[in-house]
Amino acid sequence: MKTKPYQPDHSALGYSVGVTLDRFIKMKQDDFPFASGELSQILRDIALASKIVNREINRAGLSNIGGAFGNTNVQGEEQQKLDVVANIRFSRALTKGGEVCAIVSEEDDEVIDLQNSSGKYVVAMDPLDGSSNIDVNISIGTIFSIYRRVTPVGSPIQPEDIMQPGNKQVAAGYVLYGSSTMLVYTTGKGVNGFTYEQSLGEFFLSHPNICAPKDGKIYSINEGLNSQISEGIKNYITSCKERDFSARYIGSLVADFHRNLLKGGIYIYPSTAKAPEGKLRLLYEANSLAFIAEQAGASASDGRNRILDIQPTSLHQRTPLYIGSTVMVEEAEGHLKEATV
Ligand code: P6P
Repeated sequence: MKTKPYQPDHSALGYSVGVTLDRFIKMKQDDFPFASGELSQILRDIALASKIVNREINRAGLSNIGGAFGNTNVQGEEQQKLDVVANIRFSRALTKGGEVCAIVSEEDDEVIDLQNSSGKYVVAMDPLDGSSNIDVNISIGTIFSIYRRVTPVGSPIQPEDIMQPGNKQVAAGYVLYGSSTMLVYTTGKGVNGFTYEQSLGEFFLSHPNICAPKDGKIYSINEGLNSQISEGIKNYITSCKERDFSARYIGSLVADFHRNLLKGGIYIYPSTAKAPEGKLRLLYEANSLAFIAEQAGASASDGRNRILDIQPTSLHQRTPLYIGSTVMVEEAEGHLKEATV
């Protein structure tokens, strides 16, 4: 039979649609020796849920899905309707995907046991962070961490499956619902970003191998907290101003983190008089973004200790967070240390 090699002339196309998230996950699956497709399935589950949540966010202003839900979550924060909807969407997708045995969510007081005797993975997530910005059309995000359970598969979930330090994460990522919707994740082999093409319903690789600038000139902190924060951090903020750095604070962690990751910068939510442990949660905000940060060549600490080395002691525990360009994080830590000696 006469054949010829596949060497098409693509010039007629003018452009290539690029690598879809699905194809990328499959291409990189071999990076993950013991995943055998399980971890890939969880990433697909998260991507699917994010597409649905993206659609609901985009329609919030036109439907009755905006606004407050009328409850407060375990954090004592007023739940937005989209908080609840996003929590349901991600939990359902992970349940149906069949690879997860337990979920820790900002929106659920307790660990959700999926009663899945074959599930090898635990997912910790903030289904929708920054939800107070929904009604004013400011970028918001989903944050997630993925761990392997440490007790035998099929046995009852134990605290040690949940209370794992961030350095045990097998994957982490975030979805940024912004001017475009992006999914950024790592499995410990670098950081890659995908942009959602609404018309095709696909995420396409748009930011391969994200590397954070070692230094930067953007600082993100709520300066309204100045009366409650340490002299050391006040001194650091002053030093940023003296060097004409730019203050950029959206009030949405994922958006501030993503900008600083790409352009160089630092996000700080410090210990305050009202919140000595800080505001952000270790398991499903700080750990997830710290894994991404370090994989992109940046840093994340609580002001003294590497975030990923903190041993969790409670499900929704909070931590101060200094995250971004390594030089800036080290400078901020230096100012903090000076003020305490
Ligand atoms: P504040 C949103 O509630 C959030 O968790 C982060 O996304 C954001 O960076 C921070 O809190 C904003 O907190 O106290 O500055 O309003």
